[in-house]
Amino acid sequence: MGLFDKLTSWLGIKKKEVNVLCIGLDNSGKSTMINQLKPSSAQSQDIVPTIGFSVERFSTTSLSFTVFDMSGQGRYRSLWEHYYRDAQAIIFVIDSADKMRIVVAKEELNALITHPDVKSKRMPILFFTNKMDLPDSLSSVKVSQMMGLENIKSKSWHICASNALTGEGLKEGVDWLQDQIRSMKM
Ligand SMILES: Nc1nc2c(ncn2[C@@H]2O[C@H](COP(=O)(O)OP(=O)(O)OP(=O)(O)O)[C@@H](O)[C@H]2O)c(=O)[nH]1
Ligand SMILES: [Mg+2]
Repeated sequence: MGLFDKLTSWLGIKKKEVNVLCIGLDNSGKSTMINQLKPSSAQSQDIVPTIGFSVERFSTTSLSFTVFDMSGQGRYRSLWEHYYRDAQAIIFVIDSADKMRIVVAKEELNALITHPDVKSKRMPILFFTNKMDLPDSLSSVKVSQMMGLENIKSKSWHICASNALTGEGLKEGVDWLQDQIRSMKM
C-alpha cells in the first residue's frame, strides 16, 4: 500500500468505484496487461487465453477499478456488447505486431462506437498499441492512422504504446483514464 492509499484508508475515504471494459482481439495482451496492473501479490504467473470473460480489480491513487477482461476470440466477441451499458470507460488493446488483423480490430471498434449503448454516452476510450517490444511492431501513430482514430469525434480517446510483459507504457495510459473518469459526474 502506498502512502496515499494508507492515508485514505486511515481517514476512511472510499475510493470512487469504476467499471471498465477491456476489449480487443484475442492474443493482443489484455489479460497480461490487467495482470500487470494488479498488486504484485495478486498477480498470476500464468496467463492463458480467456474463456468468455473474467472480472479483475486494481486501484490507482483515487480510483478502484473493476475490469471486465473480455475474451477477444471471434466466438466470444458477441458478449462485449452486453457490458457496454454498465461500463464507464473502455480499454481497447491492439497487437501492434499483428498487421494483418488491424483491419479486424478496426471493424470491432466501429461496431463499438456506433452501438446504441455507446454512441451517445460519455465514455473515454484508452487504446494501447501493445507488444511494442517486438521488432516488427507498428508505431502508435501508424496504428492510429490505420484504425482511423482521428475520425472519432464523439468520444475522448488516447493512445499509448505498451509492453504488457514489463508494464512499460501502462502508467501513462491509466493516468489519462483516471483524469478522464475523475472529471466525469457519476
Ligand atoms: N512480446 C510481447 N508479448 C506479449 C505482450 N503482451 C502480451 N504478450 C503475450 O501475448 C500472448 C497473449 O496474451 P494474453 O494476455 O493472453 O492476450 P489476450 O488479449 O488476453 O487474449 P484473449 O484472452 O484470447 O482475448 C501471451 O503469450 C503473452 O505473453 C507484449 O507486450 N509483448
Ligand atoms: Mg485474455
